[in-house]
Amino acid sequence: MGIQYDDFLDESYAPGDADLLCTFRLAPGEGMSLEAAAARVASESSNGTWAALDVESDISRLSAMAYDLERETNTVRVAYPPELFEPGSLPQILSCIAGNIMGMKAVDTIRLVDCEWPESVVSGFPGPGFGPAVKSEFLDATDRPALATVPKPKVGLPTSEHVRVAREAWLGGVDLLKDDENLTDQAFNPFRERVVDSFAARDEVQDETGERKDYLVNVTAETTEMLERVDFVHEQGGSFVMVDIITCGWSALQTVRERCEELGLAIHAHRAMHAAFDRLPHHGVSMRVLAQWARLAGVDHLHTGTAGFGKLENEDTAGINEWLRSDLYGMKEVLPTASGGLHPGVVPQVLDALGPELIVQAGGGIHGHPDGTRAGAMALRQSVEAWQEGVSLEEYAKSHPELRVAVEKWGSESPR
Ligand code: RUB
Ligand code: CA
Repeated sequence: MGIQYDDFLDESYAPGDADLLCTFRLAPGEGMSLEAAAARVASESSNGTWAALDVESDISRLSAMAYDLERETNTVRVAYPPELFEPGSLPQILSCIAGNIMGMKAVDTIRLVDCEWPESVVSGFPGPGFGPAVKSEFLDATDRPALATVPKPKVGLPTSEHVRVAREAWLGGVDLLKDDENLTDQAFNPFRERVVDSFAARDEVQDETGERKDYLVNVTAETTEMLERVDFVHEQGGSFVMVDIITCGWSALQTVRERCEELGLAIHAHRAMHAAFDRLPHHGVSMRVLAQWARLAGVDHLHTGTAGFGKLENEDTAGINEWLRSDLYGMKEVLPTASGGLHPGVVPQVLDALGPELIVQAGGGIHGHPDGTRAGAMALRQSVEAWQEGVSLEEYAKSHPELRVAVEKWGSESPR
């Protein structure tokens, strides 16, 4: 049979229930119509090439089809038959739907905006092992957001100082200590020493407070080393590992997910470098789609931004969080993490925008408190309590001095 570009565009095509549907926004290359560009997207991301081909067998059932063109917005929908995909392989799927097409001359820019996942593809993936259930299974945060903190400065603290800050934060009311994305195993704060000493302090604080505490340990590394670190966290009594999912890569994440299944650990996904894919609005892969891949791969928590109330640019945090909690053929939900420039004065605005089913993470907004880390952690917890009780921060601060000091220092402004 002959295959050429025209075969990949059919505006009357009705996609099947089992098709993976991808929405792209694109700017056609010079001299290229939207139709011609759309056909090339479907072709290059499935089984076509630039030259017309003669193939003996009929492989048309493996072709993607561009079927829905919105000319005002240059939006194109493409349907992919599920047989095109290897079950359970994110790298293989990504090499189709976000592969060569990102760099082809037929488009000046192209953005993968959204995907609709059929059961046939979803069922190949494990999804989260726990999701929001971590708040009751591993922590005592059932009816409120879980609170996390990164010791700051993000790298440079010696282990003893890191652990001292951790202890203070836990004592002040934070549930989760968290490593920062670029703290792994450096000479100033070696991985194993940090993990051993932090969990020793954790055990003491749990006894003292009667509240369960845990640690999102950054195991990010080359894959085999990462698995050893996962095992070590488990041996030391941790329930969570943190992975920089974008810099590690999707196949490494899938490998870690398997090990975490065996060990009963939850995965906290940090998204450092996501903005290389999603920051330019006309090109790359949206954060919404990155979040979908993360859920399929099986992260339990994912950073999705602060709905604009923090220090970083955010794409549609509320919409992404809603997707992470939406029904996906029974796959567990992901617990979103709001982080990046948060402090007690902005927390009520974040919770108004996103609701309480969250991890709220503050680094500078705790350790920068004028009275130190413990007071900073208390102020963060008080800010959440005020929101839960429907009381303004100003009102609540009258009887909560740590909150008062924080609000006097930072007001309710988003930092930059
Ligand atoms: C938090 C921090 C995190 C960012 C990542 O520190 O630096 O790495 O939240 O961003 P602080 P995102 O609380 O002092 O700002 O969560 O948007 O991926
Ligand atoms: Ca950070």
